Amino acid sequence: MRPVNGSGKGQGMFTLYDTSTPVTASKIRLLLAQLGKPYRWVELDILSNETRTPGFLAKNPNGRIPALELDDGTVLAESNAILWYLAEGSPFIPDDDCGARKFCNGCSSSSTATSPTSRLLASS
Ligand SMILES: N[C@@H](CCC(=O)N[C@@H](CS)C(=O)NCC(=O)O)C(=O)O
Repeated sequence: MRPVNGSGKGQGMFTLYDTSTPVTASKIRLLLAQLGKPYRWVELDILSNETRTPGFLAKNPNGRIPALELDDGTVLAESNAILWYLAEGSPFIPDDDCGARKFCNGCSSSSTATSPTSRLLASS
């Protein structure tokens, strides 16, 4: 994988709240790696309701993962919103209408490794 350093949104350290089962957040982890963005990984066990603790609900009121915490404490929820935030300003969202729509389309399709966005990220 060839990181695209210095592009995409956000500076500093991110914290990704996620589960060990690589489902919804797999594209986020792939994009963070491609962008060369450092991040902490906090594993939450959804079967033990670790996403429903007062501490996590204070960060993300919808009580779901993935969630991405920026180093100013802002917490972004919803995998598509997180992907868009990270990719904005990087080559992963080409600077034309079709590029943006393709990225959007890939975000919304299956979260598995075979989705268009995952293939796009993996092939660069
Ligand atoms: N639309 C959300 C779905 C998030 C979602 O359903 N996350 C699940 C794990 S994959 C979850 O946190 N479940 C725990 C719960 O609802 O308490 C996204 O794409 O981020």
